[in-house]
Amino acid sequence: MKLIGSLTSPYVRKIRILLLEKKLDFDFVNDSPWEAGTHVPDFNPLGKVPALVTDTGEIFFDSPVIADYVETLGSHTPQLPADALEAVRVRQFEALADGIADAGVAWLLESRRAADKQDAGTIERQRNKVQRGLALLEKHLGSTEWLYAGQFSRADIATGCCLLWLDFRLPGFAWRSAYPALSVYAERLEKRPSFVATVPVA
Ligand SMILES: N[C@@H](CCC(=O)N[C@@H](CS)C(=O)NCC(=O)O)C(=O)O
Repeated sequence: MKLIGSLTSPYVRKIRILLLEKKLDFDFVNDSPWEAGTHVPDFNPLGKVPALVTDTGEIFFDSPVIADYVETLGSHTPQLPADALEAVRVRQFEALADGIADAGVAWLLESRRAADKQDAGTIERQRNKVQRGLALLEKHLGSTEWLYAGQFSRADIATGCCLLWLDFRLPGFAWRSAYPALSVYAERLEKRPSFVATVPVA
């Protein structure tokens, strides 16, 4: 199978880590949808990464859908509980982490506009989403090791990718001091071989 994505996207990183954790082979095609000449729209009409092409040529996009597809592949270490309701709970964490990243991306894009074109209200609105999301994750994590049921899962992969993307793209946003449990958790996650192997490259 072939994963199309950039080396900086938190959503692409989530899928790369998922595949590495499951020890599944894949080819990585480095293609940024922001670059002229990108082929991403040939795989995803929405022009977003990640997109995944299966061995039979089927295409999946939107990282939660790709992650669900990956979960169907054989008996590799599951990253989603078998029980349907428990799986929904893990996906809820994934939606929260992905949503924080969405708000972070909107914040970043607004802050990259020329100073006289930036809208302070937009930046504040997106930052509030990030902060509320992180506060909820911090509350859920508490003093536990992993977000759901004491076991490493897709919830942790998505959250780790989101937190470490904030470090990478919004370094001035000092989230670590405001959310100490998440900070310790992120330090633990970034030592995992799958995270080490996928550190964002600008
Ligand atoms: N919900 C999507 C979000 C994907 C997404 O926004 N990817 C960004 C890269 S970080 C992208 O491709 N942006 C290009 C664009 O918005 O045109 C997912 O989880 O796959």
